[in-house]
Amino acid sequence: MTNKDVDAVIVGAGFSGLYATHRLRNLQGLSVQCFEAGDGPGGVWYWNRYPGARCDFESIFYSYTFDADLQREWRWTERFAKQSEILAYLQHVADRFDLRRSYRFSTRVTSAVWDDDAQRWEVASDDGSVTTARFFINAAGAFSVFKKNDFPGQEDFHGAVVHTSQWPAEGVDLAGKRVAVIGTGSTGIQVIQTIAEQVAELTVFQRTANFACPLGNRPLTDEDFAQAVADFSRNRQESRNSIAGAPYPRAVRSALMDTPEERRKVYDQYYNGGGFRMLTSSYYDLIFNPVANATAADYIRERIRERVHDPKLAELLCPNDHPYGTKRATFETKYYEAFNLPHVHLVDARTTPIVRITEKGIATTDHEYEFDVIVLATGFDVGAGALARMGVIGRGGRKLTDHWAHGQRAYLGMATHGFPNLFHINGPQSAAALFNNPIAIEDSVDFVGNLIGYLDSHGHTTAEVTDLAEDRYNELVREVADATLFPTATTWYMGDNIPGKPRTPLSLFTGAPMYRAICAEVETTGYAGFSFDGENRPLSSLVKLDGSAVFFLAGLQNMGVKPLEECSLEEARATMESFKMMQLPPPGDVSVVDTQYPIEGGYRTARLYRPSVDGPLPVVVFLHGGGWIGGSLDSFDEPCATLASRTGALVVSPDYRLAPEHPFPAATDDTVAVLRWAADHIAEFGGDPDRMAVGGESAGANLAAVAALRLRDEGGPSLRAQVLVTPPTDFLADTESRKAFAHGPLLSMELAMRMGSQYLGDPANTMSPWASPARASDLSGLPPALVITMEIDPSRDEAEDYASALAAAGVPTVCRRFDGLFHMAFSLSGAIPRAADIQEAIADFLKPLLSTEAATAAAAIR
Ligand code: N01
Repeated sequence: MTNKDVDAVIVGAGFSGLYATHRLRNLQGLSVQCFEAGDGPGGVWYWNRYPGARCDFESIFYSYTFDADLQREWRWTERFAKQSEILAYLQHVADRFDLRRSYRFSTRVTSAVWDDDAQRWEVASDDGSVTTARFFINAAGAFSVFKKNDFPGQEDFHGAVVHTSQWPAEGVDLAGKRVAVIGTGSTGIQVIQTIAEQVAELTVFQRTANFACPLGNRPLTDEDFAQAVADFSRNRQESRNSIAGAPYPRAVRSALMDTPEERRKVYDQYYNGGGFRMLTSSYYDLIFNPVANATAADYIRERIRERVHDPKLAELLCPNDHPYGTKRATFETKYYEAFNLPHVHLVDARTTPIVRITEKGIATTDHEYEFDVIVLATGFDVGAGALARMGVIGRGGRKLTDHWAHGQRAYLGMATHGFPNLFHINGPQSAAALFNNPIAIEDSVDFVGNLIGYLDSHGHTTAEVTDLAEDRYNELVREVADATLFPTATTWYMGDNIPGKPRTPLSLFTGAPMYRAICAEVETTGYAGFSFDGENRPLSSLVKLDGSAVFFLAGLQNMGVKPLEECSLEEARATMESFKMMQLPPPGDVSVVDTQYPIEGGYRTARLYRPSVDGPLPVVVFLHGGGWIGGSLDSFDEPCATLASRTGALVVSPDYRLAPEHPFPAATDDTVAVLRWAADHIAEFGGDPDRMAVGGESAGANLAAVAALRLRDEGGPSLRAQVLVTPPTDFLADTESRKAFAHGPLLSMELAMRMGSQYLGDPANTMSPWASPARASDLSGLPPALVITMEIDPSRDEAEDYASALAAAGVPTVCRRFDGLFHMAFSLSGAIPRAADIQEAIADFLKPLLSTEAATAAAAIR
């Protein structure tokens, strides 16, 4: 073999490698050399030829979308294609796009070393050649290294031991044999249900029972196919906007919103409907709320009990040690019915673990079983195990195995620090575990292709993720995992199906849309987090954001919630109200009463939150957020109750008038009115009018700041403090944060401007200090202020500038910035655990200022 120099080496000829070859060679004109250990294309579908192997996403979705003709001309025969058909499809793709000529099949890469002087990868292969390349593309797939046999004694066995992913192309004759299957994951279930009728005796060794739901396979009719072709563009788009990368109905309700009867109907529909819909389309909270999850788990167990005749056996097949969906969802066709056959047996390999393979078969802790064939369906060393074995050495001689000693990590699942110009296609920590793979692969390849195009067009030689970006992304992946139930199971998702492998989430568990949004943001910000020829690009907003916030935003995308910018007034108000579902239950030690306060020409409601402590109590008048156009007493019920509980103050939440029906200055007039009412009447409710503070969030914080100014200038009452959580303070501010976070998350400048103009009416009002308190000519004499800002928020800088201006005017001011949080975090306590830290900061600030001692001292000074 001669040595060669190319633009890119690509390893793998599965979905990833084939599309990477097409994209880089055919579409971008790069020279490529591709390697594949198998003797033809197919990747995971080449190796996994075990009986019953088939995909569990519908084939019309589990296929490439980059070429509409390809989609039209390949006629899938079944709803869920079997392995041989998918293999034939990939062979067809290789031929149709003339990809084979770029491959050396039956060839393994034996080492890949980065040459810093030449700025090239030097790739050796077992055919004795060396290929040098600017780029090294890891398209080896996540499932190319099978889990090695855990059990000693294999060499003693008189029969055959075969791992499902090493199934011989010529097959294994199982007819009339005594067969053992170890493992009941996706693979084991497919094998068991397929061979049960063919073999003489089948013994299944089950360590963990799985939640398997019906696959719903059937032949694909001509009508089905014609429909799929007609819907191609829509499916393609919807797949990418859907949680699992397939256009399944969106889950928009909590399982806890429905009665048991309603839930049963929903589960019936999706259990019987086939594929991933049971997990992705029934209820949105199955994957993070244990109570919601238990309703699905109970339902599936009930169905197992109905299907398996022997109650003891049924119980053993019922999973009970992990929440549904936390191990990768599995699908079956008459799997449970197989256990009703007299020659199919189940061994509980948890209570009686396998000790060894013996000459005759398998010995567990209490019995020796005799077999002719042992099938290992024990899974994979999932992730970039194949790459790690290739002897990859990066910049400065750093081994990839050392870099990953504490867990495999890759920025966006695509780049690893210290390994320039090496890109993984859906590597560790991509979203591929929950993202229909062909689509995820196309996206990943397109990202890498675009990055290479950018690098070339900007005259750069190397692209490498920065240390900071890789670290932060790794943290983000962990934080998102912690917002879910995934870490509660032992699974390849968490890397711990392999003994000794560091436990680390191998996937970003947001669903496809958020992962795609993160990648898109990185791309549109000039590859944030990458370093080009040593010049570092800063992190992008979504990567900096707290994982809980990313998970919350991902949930909105998965549900298909319309961005607020695209909403009508009524829709925007409804969306803001719906966020109440994301709040913790209000604390139990606070009693609530509604009363009325007078405004010009009428009355409005004020809701009073009284903690169960002896009074008279200090008073905090707290104004809800909602951009002056939305929000309500209800939407701030929990934040106000928590504030009362934490501060020991009587919290007054006024229902002020909203724009555009009641434009400026109605809301600020109402704020002043409720404060005056409180000064006169709060004693009747157990409050102390001499210990009063004002506060608010977002638009409410703007109103609170304005009220502090107006009370100072309009004769009181006097306030002990003001608490401004993310206040917009100047409608005309021109700040860095407004530019950096112009597109949100959640609050974008477009939305802020629209809500602001609905509130202000006449643009001249922007200059009024009653609208823009930062424009007041004098800020002295105002009550002590706590200004709370969020790092990822367009209003951050104007709020912090206001805090500086207050301090400069002699107002005792504390300014607290919460890193990694976004504008509305305070009122999303159920989704953002750090909302509690904001409450704590407010309580720490207010308690001393509202104490009776402080009031006595203040009175003495007066
Ligand atoms: O592997 P797994 P898989 N003693 O790790 C058991 C994809 N896939 O090959 O759970 C006894 O899920 C292990 O038990 P436990 C899909 O992404 C897709 O089935 O660790 N048992 C478990 O039951 C899937 O998730 C399709 O307690 C032992 C099983 O072996 C991924 O591939 C089809 C054991 C391994 O389950 C992997 O699935 C097939 C031991 N020492 C696969 N060691 C499609 O349909 C392991 N086990 C597209």
